[in-house]
Amino acid sequence: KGQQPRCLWFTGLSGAGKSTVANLVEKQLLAKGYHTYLLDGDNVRHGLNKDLGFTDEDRVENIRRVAEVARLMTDAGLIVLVSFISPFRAERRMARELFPREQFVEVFVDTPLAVAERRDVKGLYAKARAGQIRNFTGIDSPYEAPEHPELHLDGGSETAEQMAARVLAALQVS
Ligand code: GGZ
Repeated sequence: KGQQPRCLWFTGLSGAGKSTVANLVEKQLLAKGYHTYLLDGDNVRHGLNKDLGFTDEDRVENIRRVAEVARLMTDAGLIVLVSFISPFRAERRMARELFPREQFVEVFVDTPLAVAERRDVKGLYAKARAGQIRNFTGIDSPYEAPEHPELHLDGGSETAEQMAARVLAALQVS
């Protein structure tokens, strides 16, 4: 299938729904015959980036490496889905600049902190509030919201399925 390589860059808080949406999008792309790869904390932070934690410095390096890997993968023709908090504007800009303009799609999964914290699927917000986890995004580490994302999803009111449908529509894949 003659596919256009893409980097779909999902950004948002912990528990915003980035990986849920990215997984749904990937499943639908695969069903249509596209070649994809999903980069997320599960397959990157345990391997390539296992030397990195959650200080500002380590997050910057985490995102730098992920962006470079994503670029290698688009060079190989893949549609790459990247799902990291990626809290800093400067690093997201750096990632964007690695790709031809039409290939990079920044997807802001905009779930308010209060909503992510109320869901607290992994119990991490409770631990961060209790001081058991330091440098937690949204609690004692900043999240800089995108100003001009290609796609702005409202994780507080849209379902994951609705958000995935919007991503697919934006990709204009058939
Ligand atoms: C934020 C943390 C932290 C701290 C562990 N701050 O909900 P999750 O569990 O699955 O997603 C979060 C993930 C964030 O890693 P990223 O590589 O995406 O972050 S960044 O882009 O900022 O480098 C959370 C878990 O790791 N986690 N400690 N202190 N999230």
